Amino acid sequence: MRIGIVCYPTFGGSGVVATELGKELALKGHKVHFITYSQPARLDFFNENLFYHEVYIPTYPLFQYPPYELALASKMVDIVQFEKLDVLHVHYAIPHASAAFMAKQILKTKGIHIPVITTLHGTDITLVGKDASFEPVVTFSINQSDGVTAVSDSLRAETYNFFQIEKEIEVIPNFINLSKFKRQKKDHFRMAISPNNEKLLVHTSNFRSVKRIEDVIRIFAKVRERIPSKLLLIGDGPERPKMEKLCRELDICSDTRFLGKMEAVEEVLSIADLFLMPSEKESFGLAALEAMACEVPVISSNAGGIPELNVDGVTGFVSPVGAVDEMVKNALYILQDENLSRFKQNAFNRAKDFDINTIVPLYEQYYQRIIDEQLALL
Ligand code: GMT
Repeated sequence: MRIGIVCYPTFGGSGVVATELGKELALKGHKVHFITYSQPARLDFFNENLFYHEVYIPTYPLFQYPPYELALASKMVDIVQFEKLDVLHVHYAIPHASAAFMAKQILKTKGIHIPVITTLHGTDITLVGKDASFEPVVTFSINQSDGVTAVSDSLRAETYNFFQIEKEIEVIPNFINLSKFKRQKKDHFRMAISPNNEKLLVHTSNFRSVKRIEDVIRIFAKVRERIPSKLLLIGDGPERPKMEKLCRELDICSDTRFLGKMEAVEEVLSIADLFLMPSEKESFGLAALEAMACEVPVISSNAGGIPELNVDGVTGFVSPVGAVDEMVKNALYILQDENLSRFKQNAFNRAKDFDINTIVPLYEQYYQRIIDEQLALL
């Protein structure tokens, strides 16, 4: 198959899923063309089946807001036509689904019929997409996609609840490459970070308010009062300065490290004992899946699709959003030596349900189904 993938190239979850999917499809022999405004962060190798097309956005003094969507649609037209793509798969509805709709209409005038599949990832539905500034376009472009997938049952349900959707939405969950995300022996690293065998708590995110990092820090501060422990925070974003200030106020800086954006997250996860994800909204929770693959149990909120991943009382615990005291109690329970290894093993076993080798074939089958349906309509 010749597949076009449109995504955000950043470290965000949708870009990571899109890039890992494209890489795996290329390894399986498909020709994969990434169309993005810069090279995807996780696109760390190239082979004969992988191509990257940068969207160039011309500037002009008149443009206070350069029209990215138009440049993207034009690039899609060019690549679909020249590379004879079989399907266009766009990740995150805004603005990729509407740009794909426009490209599809232009291609139709040239006698080319390109099936478009939109994958909904989370905040494109639960936060940004609901905003009245975008809602009509999001609804329209989802309905105009030939195929639509969502990353959890919860996101599928929320899409139907909030938007007037006439399309069938297929659920294909996030996945994990277990040969990359696995617990590595990192004794020296662990010794350097926790010389007195303190327990290690980890959080990874883009530091946006929806992640409730304040809860992460307050949970840690209370756990630390009871068990010698350290907190490692991976990622960066708008909330970071406030969170650094909070650590100073709580006087926990000596046991807290802000590591910033990292490529080899699995190395830090390999020395972790507990992962914290108290998010306000979370359609799936890819960062928690990465932790679980590295044998790290999860203390999370019950937002969105997280309970579909983190099995309460088995792989960790799930609590209502904002229930900091309950999360502290559950964290202390998991961190007891007699419980920790059981939770670690359960987390790893659950991660195996989302093995890349199981989930990527679901995308391949879905592509074929949508291509066949569209061919039958011609
Ligand atoms: O909003 C974010 O945190 C980033 C966002 C994205 O689309 O880049 O992540 C979403 O997509 C991931 C991959 O499908 C999911 O695992 C995350 O749960 C989801 N984030 C939210 O729903 C907040």
